[in-house]
Amino acid sequence: MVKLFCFEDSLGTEAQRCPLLLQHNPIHKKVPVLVHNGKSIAESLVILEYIEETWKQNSLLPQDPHDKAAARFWAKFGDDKIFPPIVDTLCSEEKEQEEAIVKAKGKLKYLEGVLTLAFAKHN
Ligand SMILES: N[C@@H](CCC(=O)N[C@@H](CS)C(=O)NCC(=O)O)C(=O)O
Repeated sequence: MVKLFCFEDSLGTEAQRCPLLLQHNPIHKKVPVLVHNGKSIAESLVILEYIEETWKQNSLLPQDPHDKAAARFWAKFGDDKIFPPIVDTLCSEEKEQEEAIVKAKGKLKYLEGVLTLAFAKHN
């Protein structure tokens, strides 16, 4: 059985984290967390790998090894380079938020450029 917990509303400050989140992700105390058969899996990319290995008949990744590597590369790129500035736009206020929005837009523009190049080479 798979349970998807939406902790977003309960994040608050670190001291206010809901007990369920602390129980399922005691290390980072962040969402998302996947709970499958009572066991917790944290970190988006780790969750995706777990889904891939557990439900092999419904693969998320392409079959070709190079295409698979490319999909993993872009997922990691998004997680490392794109996700953090977008989170900053949501978690900051006023002047910092305006700066975060400019930075996030720059990162998205950059992503659009590299993806256009990558797919142009691929096709
Ligand atoms: N690398 C983590 C990042 C998780 C993350 O930053 N989650 C945010 C919400 S999208 C969070 O829980 N933020 C609360 C905090 O940073 O205190 C992943 O990919 O799962």
